[in-house]
Amino acid sequence: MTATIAKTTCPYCGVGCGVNFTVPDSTSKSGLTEVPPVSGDLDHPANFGRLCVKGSSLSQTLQSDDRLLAPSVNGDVVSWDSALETVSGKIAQVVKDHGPDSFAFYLSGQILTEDYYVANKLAKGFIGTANVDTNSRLCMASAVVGYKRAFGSDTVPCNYEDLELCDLLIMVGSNAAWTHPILYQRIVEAKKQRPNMKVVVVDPRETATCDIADLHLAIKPGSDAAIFSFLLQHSVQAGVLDNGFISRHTNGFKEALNQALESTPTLTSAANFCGISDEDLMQLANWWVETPETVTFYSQGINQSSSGVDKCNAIINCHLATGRIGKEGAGPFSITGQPNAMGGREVGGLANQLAAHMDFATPGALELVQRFWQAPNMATENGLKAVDLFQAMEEGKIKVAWIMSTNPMVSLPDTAQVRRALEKCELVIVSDCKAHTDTTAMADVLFPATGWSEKDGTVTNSERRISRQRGLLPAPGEAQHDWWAICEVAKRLGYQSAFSYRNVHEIFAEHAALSAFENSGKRDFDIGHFSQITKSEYDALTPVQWPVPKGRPEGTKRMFEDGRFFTPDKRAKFVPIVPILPLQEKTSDWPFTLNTGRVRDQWHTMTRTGDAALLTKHTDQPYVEIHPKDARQLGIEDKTLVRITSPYGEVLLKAKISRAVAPGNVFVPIHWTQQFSNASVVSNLIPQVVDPLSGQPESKHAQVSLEAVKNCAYGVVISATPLETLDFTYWCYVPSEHGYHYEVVWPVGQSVASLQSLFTDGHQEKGEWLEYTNPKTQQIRLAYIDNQKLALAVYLHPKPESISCDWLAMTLVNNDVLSDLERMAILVGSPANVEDKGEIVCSCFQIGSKQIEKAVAGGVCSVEGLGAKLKCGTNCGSCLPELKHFIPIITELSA
Ligand SMILES: Nc1nc2c(c(=O)[nH]1)N[C@H]1C(S)=C(S)[C@@H](COP(=O)(O)OP(=O)(O)OC[C@H]3O[C@@H](n4cnc5c(=O)[nH]c(N)nc54)[C@H](O)[C@@H]3O)O[C@H]1N2
Ligand SMILES: Nc1nc2c(c(=O)[nH]1)N[C@H]1C(S)=C(S)[C@@H](COP(=O)(O)OP(=O)(O)OC[C@H]3O[C@@H](n4cnc5c(=O)[nH]c(N)nc54)[C@H](O)[C@@H]3O)O[C@H]1N2
Ligand code: SF4
Ligand SMILES: [Mo]
Repeated sequence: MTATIAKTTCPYCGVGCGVNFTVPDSTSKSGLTEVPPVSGDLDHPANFGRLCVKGSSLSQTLQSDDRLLAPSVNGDVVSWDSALETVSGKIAQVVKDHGPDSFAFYLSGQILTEDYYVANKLAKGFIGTANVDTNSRLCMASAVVGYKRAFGSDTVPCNYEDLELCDLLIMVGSNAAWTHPILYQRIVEAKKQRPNMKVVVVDPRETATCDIADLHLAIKPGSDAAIFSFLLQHSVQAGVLDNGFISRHTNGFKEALNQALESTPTLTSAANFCGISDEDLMQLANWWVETPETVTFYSQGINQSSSGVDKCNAIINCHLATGRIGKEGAGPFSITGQPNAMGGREVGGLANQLAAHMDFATPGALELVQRFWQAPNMATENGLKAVDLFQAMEEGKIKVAWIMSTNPMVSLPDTAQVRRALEKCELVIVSDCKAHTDTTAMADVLFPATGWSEKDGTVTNSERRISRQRGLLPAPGEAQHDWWAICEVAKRLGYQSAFSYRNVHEIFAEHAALSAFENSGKRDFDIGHFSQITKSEYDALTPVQWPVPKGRPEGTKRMFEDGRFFTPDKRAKFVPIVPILPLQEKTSDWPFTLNTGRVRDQWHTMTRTGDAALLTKHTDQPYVEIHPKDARQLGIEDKTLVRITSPYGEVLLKAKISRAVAPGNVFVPIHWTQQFSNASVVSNLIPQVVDPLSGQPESKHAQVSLEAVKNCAYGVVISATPLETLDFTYWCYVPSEHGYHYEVVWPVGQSVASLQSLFTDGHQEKGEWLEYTNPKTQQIRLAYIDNQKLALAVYLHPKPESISCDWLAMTLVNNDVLSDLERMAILVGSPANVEDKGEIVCSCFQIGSKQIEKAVAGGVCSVEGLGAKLKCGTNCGSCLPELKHFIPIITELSA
């Protein structure tokens, strides 16, 4: 087989790493049985050849048994033509009967810029509604509004190099070690080269990112604004204002300063608001004062808040006051989460944007865009933001909703409300690559979409860098590109000429032309250089940072170097900020503050990473992280089942007892859906509380109560075939290389007979049961042997116990007749002659905690030494923070 190597871009986080993809020769495309592993693109300026474990596992996510392969209407597979007719017919009818606002798109920062562009154009210019919102509302909306208030435009000033060049890096509400791993590795490397570089982490939780922190401020949830309010007023006292910059390039400094003095008059007032010590806050303030090269790097701990926009501006205020912007190694840097969150912002794919960084309120913009598009039905004002959109749906105002590349049944707050909204909506269209998601389950029409490696277009990463995702593999089944489906609906609505693109590069060229149309430097987003791009140029496009106006093909590394902003008077604006805490208050009924976020090896709702067994090894089940003091008080033991309740719903999760969270706070990951577990969707608990300016939900803070679920028996089920009934108190499906692995919880008191009938119910019993019970310890261990081979193993204990499941799964596919020793080993639950690795720490090389402990006990005393001995940590580096914890701290005694 010959193969060509093509360059494309990772579809996960906003770092936007370049990926080398080995395309199998077309003559050997035999049902995609083997996709060679991907590697990092040495030439890509985001990653210079490195990939994290999610990126390097990409090829293992391409062969899913659950691809959505054909369009369907009301559960019946139909032709594309028929599905498109159904959709366009219904849109035409509701627009005629109820007006254009009865239709809505709910899009995603994971579709490509070209998909986004045509969706936005169809809705805002042709159907005539601005009800185009996206999951970026849950992600970047506050950062966008923060930038726009300060700069007059949604412009990220910095680039990745600034993170390496700065002398002080303040990481606020970011767990980049897990969420932007390659960027984090670049920071780690820079700090190694320049040990004087300081890193401060602001996060209520102790995270893997704290590993490189010189200072960790474990603040009270939601209290960040007070830190920056204090830094602003302290900058005056300490004499580090850049008065020249303030007077030449900004407005509103005095008002912002007065507010800061009123809100945080003293060090102690600010420290108390944040629940940290005066000394710690003063340490940050001293470094801030000493360090002109400061970058403040912020993410969802800032954005997902009922005052997220104010927090962004509190940060930006400090940078404007000290002139730390538009310079190497300095600036307020909001990092994007999704691979194309930035691209969505560029086309204007949010309900309160128009197009190409123009808003409805931008003078002249409406007429300009209308003229450019030759649009017959321009929307004239802002549409509904995500949460309002789903509320309007429940009220019956939105009658047709087209959801593309997002899973709102999992990711929007208050799942029960989202369910009611989708039930009420007359026609729910879901475009997805997967057949079974919590949202496809609610659809009337399913459109099968091409996914990463099949679809063609551009994405923009966190440093404004536009890169190509390339279509390299054939579309499976009848899957089609998202832009194609949108254009086909548009044509059936009568808009043939405006949507008759023959190739995706034509959409990109039009998008580029609109960005430059009557722009001449007025708008930040200008990629006019590409407005005539040909197919071959598009195919050869190399990564470039916007703006890329005509005559500047090399793009733009850093913004605002000349101190000119995009407000009418070209001056940046200070915004007076009053720090506030999360809106939901602690009460005796809801005494715990719930924080939510990501784990290292899973992506969002697991529709892709959940397919790679390797990626479930780091964290195989959802959990609730809880402080030992709270756990003790509530009688909760490690790994036992906990019920969490809020006024909106409940979930069941296993406890992870840890000092990483403060007493009174708990943390739950966002990833597990009903496809993977019966009751672990954390959005069930989150209220639809949003920031009044950005509409971004306060997904990081909800008030909940916790209780231990008593009288449980804990079990593991390993089966050769999927279980037909999942009649457990709790179950979690753990993807495995072989067979089907479930972690389960039952009520205590199960009998052997009842268990056996649970698993063989309705089947002819041909095989034999092996059985071990211990009445004293209440252990039950059963194995069903069919045709001399293991078909099912069930382990049940009164307390959670660890069972070596990888080995059992291997036994399922072992073709040899089982020996007596193996039968015995199955009942014991551990192999006689295979090393127990413990929990996997290094996913790339599958190195477990017990192997690492053994190496350390054998004398290895550094992370590098572990790498040399076991290879762990030597590929993507994502596990380096965890590896460090295995190395004993040796204090050198000087003579
Ligand atoms: N592995 C992995 N990586 C991802 C993703 C993924 O799903 N998996 N998703 C991508 C996406 S779309 C996004 S948006 C990014 C998100 O990237 P991050 O924002 O880094 O990730 P999160 O875990 O959501 O939240 C970050 C931190 O905010 C903290 N936090 C909570 N409340 C507060 C607060 O009040 N103040 C402060 N200062 N911190 C607080 C949490 O404890 C958490 O550690 O990750 C991207 N990268
Ligand atoms: N409580 C809480 N909630 C949160 C967050 C949090 O931190 N806490 N974070 C929020 C954030 S920042 C984000 S970004 C969201 C993410 O939440 P979602 O966007 O809901 O999560 P995904 O799993 O990424 O959903 C993407 C869907 O698109 C499908 N898909 C993938 N590629 C394509 C494609 O090319 N075309 C089409 N049509 N479909 C495709 C996938 O199979 C999947 O079903 O969650 C938000 N919700
Ligand atoms: S850091 Fe990892 S997930 Fe993010 S783009 Fe790079 S390889 Fe992909
Ligand atoms: Mo996100």
